[in-house]
Amino acid sequence: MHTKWRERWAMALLLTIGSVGQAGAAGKLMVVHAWIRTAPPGAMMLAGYAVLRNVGDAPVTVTGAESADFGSVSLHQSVEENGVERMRPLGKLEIAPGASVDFTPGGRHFMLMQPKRDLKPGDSVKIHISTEAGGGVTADFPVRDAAPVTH
Ligand SMILES: [Cu+2]
Repeated sequence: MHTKWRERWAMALLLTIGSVGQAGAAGKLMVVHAWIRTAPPGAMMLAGYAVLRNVGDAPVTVTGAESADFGSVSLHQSVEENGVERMRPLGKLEIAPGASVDFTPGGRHFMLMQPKRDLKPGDSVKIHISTEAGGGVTADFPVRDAAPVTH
């Protein structure tokens, strides 16, 4: 019910404003502190982290991500069950105006599958994050051995 309403609302915005994500009551996604953890050569799976911040004045719903450097990118959440760390798909992620959502080791992450080139520290990967209203945002994710210092 909620999702349907949101779809209609997004469509109405598209029709009236013409360009959602640019101006008016629109969500605006900002990606900060992005990075990808260095993986051993030949690794088929890497993890990316960032903080997604909604700097707009309407909710933003993140629906997925993609990158030309990977076969697939998905949004995951790590959960600990009986001492074992598991991952599950995050699904749609709504971010309220002014709110931030952290993707950090042990929590949410971008699951990066099937790298199409060798990635070493200092390399950078572009990841496009899609939003329900369309558009989305592309951010640079530098490859690093450890999280960037964020203060
Ligand atoms: Cu994962």
